[in-house]
Amino acid sequence: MTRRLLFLVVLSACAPTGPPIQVGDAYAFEPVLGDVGAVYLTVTNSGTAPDTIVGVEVSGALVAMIHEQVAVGDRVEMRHVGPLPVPAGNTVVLAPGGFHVMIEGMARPPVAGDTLDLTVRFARAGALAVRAPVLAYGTEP
Ligand SMILES: [Cu+2]
Repeated sequence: MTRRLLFLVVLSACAPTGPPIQVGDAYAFEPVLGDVGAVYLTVTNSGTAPDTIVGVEVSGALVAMIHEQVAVGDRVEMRHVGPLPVPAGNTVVLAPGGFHVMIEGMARPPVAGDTLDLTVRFARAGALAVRAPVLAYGTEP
């Protein structure tokens, strides 16, 4: 009896814990200006190896790229970010005021209630799909 219990404990300790890279909490705002919009998401690396976001695709958008919003003096600028590192054991949050996925050239600008399909490409984890509900601008997800 004791032996079987011990075996079960060891088994559960070795149980797979799911993929090391997870993309979640994705959402987008309805574009305020034409067909330019922003998508936000959270990437968690629970593994022991660092990974890197090497690209993002958004269905229906010609261009999707990671931008960073930075304060330059009293102005706010957006800068294109190349590969975005996701260190082992870390969470990288793309949120208003910081990193975001900028999307341009949408055939039809999304409206609140729509859903965008994203593919986030990682150097190690490969392509991960996530869906982003479209919210009215400024709405809390
Ligand atoms: Cu931007």
